[in-house]
Amino acid sequence: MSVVGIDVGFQNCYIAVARSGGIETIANEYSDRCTPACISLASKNRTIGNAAKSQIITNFKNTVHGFKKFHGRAFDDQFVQGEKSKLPYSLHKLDNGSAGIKVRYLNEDKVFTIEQMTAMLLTKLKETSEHALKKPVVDCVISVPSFFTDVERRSLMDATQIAGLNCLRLINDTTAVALAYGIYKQDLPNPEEKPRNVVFVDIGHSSYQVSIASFNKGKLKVLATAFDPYLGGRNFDEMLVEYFCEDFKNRFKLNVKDNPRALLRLYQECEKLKKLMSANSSDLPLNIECFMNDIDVHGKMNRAQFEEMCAHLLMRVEAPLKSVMEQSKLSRDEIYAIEVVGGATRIPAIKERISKFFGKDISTTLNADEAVARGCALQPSKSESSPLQTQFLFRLLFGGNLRQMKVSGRFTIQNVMAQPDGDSSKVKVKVRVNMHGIFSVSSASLIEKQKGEAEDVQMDTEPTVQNEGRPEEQNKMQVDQEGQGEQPTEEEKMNNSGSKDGDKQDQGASSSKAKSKVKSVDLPILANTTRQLDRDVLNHFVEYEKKMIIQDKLEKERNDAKNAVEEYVYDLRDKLCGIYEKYVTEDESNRLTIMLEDTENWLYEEGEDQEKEIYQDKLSELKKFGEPIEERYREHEGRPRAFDELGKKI
Ligand code: ATP
Ligand code: K
Ligand code: MG
Repeated sequence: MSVVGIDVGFQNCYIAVARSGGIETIANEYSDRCTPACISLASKNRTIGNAAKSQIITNFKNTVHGFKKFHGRAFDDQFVQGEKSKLPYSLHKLDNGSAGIKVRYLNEDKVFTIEQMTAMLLTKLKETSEHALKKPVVDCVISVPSFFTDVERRSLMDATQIAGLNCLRLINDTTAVALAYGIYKQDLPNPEEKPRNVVFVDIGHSSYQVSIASFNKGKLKVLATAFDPYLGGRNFDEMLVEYFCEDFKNRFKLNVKDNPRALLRLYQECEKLKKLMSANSSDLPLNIECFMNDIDVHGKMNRAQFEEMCAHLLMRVEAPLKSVMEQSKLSRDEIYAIEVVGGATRIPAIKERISKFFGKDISTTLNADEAVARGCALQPSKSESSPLQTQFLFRLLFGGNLRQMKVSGRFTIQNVMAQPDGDSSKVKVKVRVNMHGIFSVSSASLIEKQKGEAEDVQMDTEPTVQNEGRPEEQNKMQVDQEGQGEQPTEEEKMNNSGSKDGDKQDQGASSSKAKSKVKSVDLPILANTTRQLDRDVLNHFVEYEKKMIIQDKLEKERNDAKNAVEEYVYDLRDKLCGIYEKYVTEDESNRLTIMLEDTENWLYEEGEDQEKEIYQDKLSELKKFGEPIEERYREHEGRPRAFDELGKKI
């Protein structure tokens, strides 16, 4: 079975697959390789992707986009609250405290979790893949922003399950890009040579990520990762929107922000303008007809002006670059290339900043939109391996940088007690990060001092969490890690062995250094379940997603049946005064024309919204009259040619 690589972007999603010795990006039913991260809910079905994007303005309250960063976040989270006021749809606080999305679906008010929303998107991407590959798709590798915390990663994993996918691995965006880069490079240094260091920059719609990776033949090591999770193309759109809101207020006396539809239109036009400015430095127009209160608006902007108003955003380009350089301890001349991907890196001023920082031209070897998905598709599957995959099987290892990983889960270590002498106790906690970058506490033990011993327990350098148990807190202690920092170092090994046993790396340290003077007692751990879906809920969502898929399918069939009637009416009407004219009597033609007209009217009135079977019956009824004419036509048209053929033979 094929493994598809999926880039679930904040704005744009891509799917890629390794096949026939190469990597292919899969196009959807619109022959578009990009599927917008957009879902529109309606009274009879949902539409996802391109079709949903075209509903953003017409069905704005129920068309959901820009929700990727709500994964694993509480409704009360500052970021969620900040976004809430800007969204055209409603957010809703769920019982478990997380943010849900409230829409009208099947004529009912309905709240979906973020996991369900992403699952809908994944369902669409799964269907697109299955259509292209002509077989079921279950296994996938999905990219996540490197700054996603373990709770956010778990939430995304839940979404894949709801969509009926089996996520083999979550992989950081920039790691995927590095893989996509390394796989085709034939000239990488040999293993014993000095590695080639490459900087990867990905600036998308919502975020900015950088990493430095070093390459040798068959080996890739991520040396450093940094990010600005809140800088992306959309910040630049926002600046333009702000500017034109002000401009239109002054010149047209319009309060755009009071009108969600107008505001959404302005966003779309500003994004277009932003893209145009990447290619043109002259004055460019922004025109919107019937914008608000029947007023046509127009404005203009040029690149220099745009760069000036975005100066504070452009200033933020440098910090993550500086950070990765510091972490890696490399000098600028040790950097072989700077590869940029992500739509927002097309902004000339951004490219300039990056290039200036490194004192060197930037490279665009990779497909800026597809590199992430293509990197994901390189994850080899167990059951099938293309020549490309067997050449570069790899494993992911997490290095020792865990200390600084951002972990926002809550793990409760129970039964922590003070020492018999009233002194504080030491607790040793083993943590583990799996191949998805998901964090968990695998064991905890209480270090009991043996009688008369005052010696301190030596702690290892690994992420051991030390806590004091006070008598009043007996039996319950919380280890609440909340730290912002870099991600664990990832090491990709591309080698010829199929071994995957490096997947799970225990980061824990046993207390081997503690001498026999202490005794260690295992403690029960209560794992974090906040904002993580429990089994029953998850199963319910899996079933509900299946139901919605069936509902969409039925609705599509119903619509197709209706369209078939409409098409037949137009087609037959055309032919009646065209190619069929010679084969119908005037009387017959008149009768049929009236019938077609009646059907057309019916389609707009009573027949607007009927069951599939009704449309099918209607079509058969029309065909009863149409088909005999068609037959007569075929017979006559076919005959001369048949005679000709015969004539040739004779
Ligand atoms: P994220 O990585 O944050 O999840 P994403 O992967 O969906 O988001 P991309 O598809 O990489 O984002 O980039 C989309 C952004 O790039 C949008 O803001 C879009 O307007 C911007 N963009 C695309 N083309 C251009 C261009 N020619 N000039 C300027 N900006 C562009
Ligand atoms: K993308
Ligand atoms: Mg992206």
